[in-house]
Amino acid sequence: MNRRIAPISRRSALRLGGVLVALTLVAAACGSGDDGQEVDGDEPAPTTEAAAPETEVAMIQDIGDLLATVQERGTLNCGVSGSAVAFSETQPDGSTTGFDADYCRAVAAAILGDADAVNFVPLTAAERFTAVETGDIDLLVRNTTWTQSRDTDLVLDFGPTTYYDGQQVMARVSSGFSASSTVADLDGATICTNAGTTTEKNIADAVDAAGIEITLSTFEDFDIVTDNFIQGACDAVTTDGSALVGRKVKQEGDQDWVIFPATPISKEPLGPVYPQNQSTFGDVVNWAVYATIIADEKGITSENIDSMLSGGNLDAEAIRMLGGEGELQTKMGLTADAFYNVIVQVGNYDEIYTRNLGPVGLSREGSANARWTAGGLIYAPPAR
Ligand SMILES: N[C@@H](CCC(=O)N[C@@H](CS)C(=O)NCC(=O)O)C(=O)O
Repeated sequence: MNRRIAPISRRSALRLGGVLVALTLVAAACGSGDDGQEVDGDEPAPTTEAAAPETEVAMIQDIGDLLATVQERGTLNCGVSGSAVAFSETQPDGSTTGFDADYCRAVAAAILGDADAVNFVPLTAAERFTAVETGDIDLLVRNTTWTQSRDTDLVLDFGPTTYYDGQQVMARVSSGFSASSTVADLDGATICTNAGTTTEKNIADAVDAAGIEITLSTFEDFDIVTDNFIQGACDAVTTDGSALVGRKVKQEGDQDWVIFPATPISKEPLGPVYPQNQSTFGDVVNWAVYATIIADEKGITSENIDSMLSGGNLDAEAIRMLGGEGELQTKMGLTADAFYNVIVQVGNYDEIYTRNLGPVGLSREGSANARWTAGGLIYAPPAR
């Protein structure tokens, strides 16, 4: 068993250490050693996403049928952040809440009939892909962007995008920044982010395109990044826009933080990730997500699903998807009511979105995360 995943208690301890300790430990914990790296047009972007060594590839091939493994185990091992506001947060009582956490639950409901049959594994960005490749986790739902190199160089596959995000920057109004600031306004700034992310690469590209110079500091996780920003070691922080909004909302009383540029500097389609060539498991993850989207399209919620079923006012597609006549779930190795369990126990896409992202002010309306019938990109193939 690969032991590169630090226990959460150790990572939590690191977070308490303050700026200087954080700076010292990042190099050891992440192995990146690229704090305070000068970035300009001639510098390559820092790289922390290594392809799996051959031994790890061999380990993943030994997993066998992952769907059967999870069914036999009776629990889904699901990798999350644990500190991504509104997406996956480890609560003081040990439970995990958030949009990503609910998608772990949706998959557990589909496979095991029990949304609570999830073992949440908190992971840093730099740890997450190795954990999939070695089989330490079955599924990764951790603010993870689908990119060509991750899809093709790493031993993993991507499921449907559950949240369309984009990278932005957050800085202080008192430092002269505003909502209409641009990347060019960051010339000479120290910008901080977490290691092992698309974020550090995108900012290097954007800096190059803008013809400016910055100092890029990377840290193990975004808690440490935020601490450094608060204490003044970073002029700005950068990551997915949703995460910046979450951090800003949590920073009660400090209204000095502003997010820009208005148009994000990158596309960050976030969604579930699973081991490569695990087709039956991948199908189940994909269709559990699609079930939440189709239920949203049809107005089927965790609250009204039973009355809609008994009232006989569902169309043929909904009946099939919820386990009635013509159901397709048993052909996927699931029970007929697998997606009924997803909706009744976890909810449809809009319920999952509104419950978790509504409180931090991330609205679906007018965004790429709106329903396709409302001009957004949230769309599922037919359940036929
Ligand atoms: N979407 C990007 C960034 C992912 C990322 O690490 N995001 C930060 C901001 S949400 C994060 O997860 N922070 C929480 C943590 O570090 O635990 C990627 O896939 O590389």
